[in-house]
Amino acid sequence: MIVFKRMSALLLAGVTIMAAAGCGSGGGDTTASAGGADDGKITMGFAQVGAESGWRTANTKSIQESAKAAGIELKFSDAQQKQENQIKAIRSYIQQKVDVIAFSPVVESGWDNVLKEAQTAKIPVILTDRAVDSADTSLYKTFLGSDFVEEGRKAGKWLVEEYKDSTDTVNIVELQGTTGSAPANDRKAGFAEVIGAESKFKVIASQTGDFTRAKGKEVMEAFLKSNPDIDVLYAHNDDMGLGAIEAIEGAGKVPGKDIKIITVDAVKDGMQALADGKINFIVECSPILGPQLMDLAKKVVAGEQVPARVLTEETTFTPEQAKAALPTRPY
Ligand code: GYE
Repeated sequence: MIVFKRMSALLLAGVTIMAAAGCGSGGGDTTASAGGADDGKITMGFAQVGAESGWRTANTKSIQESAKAAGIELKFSDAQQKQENQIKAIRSYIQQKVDVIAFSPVVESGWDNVLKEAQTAKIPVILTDRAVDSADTSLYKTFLGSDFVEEGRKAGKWLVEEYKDSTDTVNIVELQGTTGSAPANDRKAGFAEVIGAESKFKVIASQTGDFTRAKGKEVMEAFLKSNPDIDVLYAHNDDMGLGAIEAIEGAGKVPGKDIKIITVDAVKDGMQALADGKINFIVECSPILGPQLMDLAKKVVAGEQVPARVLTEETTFTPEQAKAALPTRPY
C-alpha cells in the first residue's frame, strides 16, 4: 500500500518535473558521472617487488589489467627484489604527486621514513601482498593480501596427516623465500608451529632460495650433498620447488616419492608438477589481487573508510585436485 501510494506520488512529481524541465533526459540512468567523480583520472604508482616467480608475473598482469579495466592510470616499476629500488620508485611517485601509492614490500622492515614522506605529501598508501613491520599503522590505509602464517600451518597440517601412522624420524629440508620478507617469515613460523607439536619432525636444513627457480635448484643441490637422508622438502613457493625437483632428479632420486614435496602458490607449472606426482601438496596463494586493489584505491582516494586488513581467499591442492583444476587454471 505504502509503496503504491509513493509510486503515484512519484509519478505525479515526475510529470511536474518533466514539464518544468521541458522533457529532459527521462531515463535517469545518467547519474553515474554526477558529482564530478570522474573529473581527473586516478593515478596510481605501483612499486612491484620484481619478476622472481610465476606468482609475481601473474600478480603483475592482474594489477595492470585491473587498472585498465578500472580506468586508473598506472605508473608501474619493477624493483628487481631490491628494497632501495622500491624506495626510489615510491619517492618518485611522491614527487609526481600520484593520487595513491601501492606496493608489495620486498622485506618487512625499513619503510618508516619513506612512508612518512608519503603521509606528509598526503598521498595514501596501500600495502599489497606483503606486510611491513612499522609500529605506526597510520602510515598506510590498508593491507591487502594472504595470511602467510595460515599458509605455513596448512603445509604443516598436511605433513602431520601424511605421517600420522609413522613413528620414525621425518627429516625435513626447507627452502625459505626472500630473507626478511613477510611470506618467508610467516610461512616458516606457521609450519614450525604445527610440526613442532611432534618431536619426530626434524628440520635438518633451512636456507633461503630467494623465491627463484635457479636458487631453489642450487640450494637443494647443496642440501642433497650434505644430507643423504632427506624425507621431505618444504619450499615456500612453487618456483623454488620446481628448481629443487631438477636437483633431486639430477641426484638420481625421484621427486614426490623418495622425497615428498610441499610448496606454496599453485601457479600452473607447480600444479602441473603436482598433477604429475612430482609435488605432493600445494597450498594456494592467490596472485589475483588487482580487482580488489583498484576497488580499495578508488575508496581511499575518495576519502572513504576501508578495512585495515583485507584477506585473500585460498585453498589447498592434492594431485587429484590439481588435475581437475588445471584445465581452467588462469595463471
Ligand atoms: O609466494 C612468491 C613470490 O609475496 C606471496 O612472492 C608473494 C610471494 C609468492 O615471489 O612466489
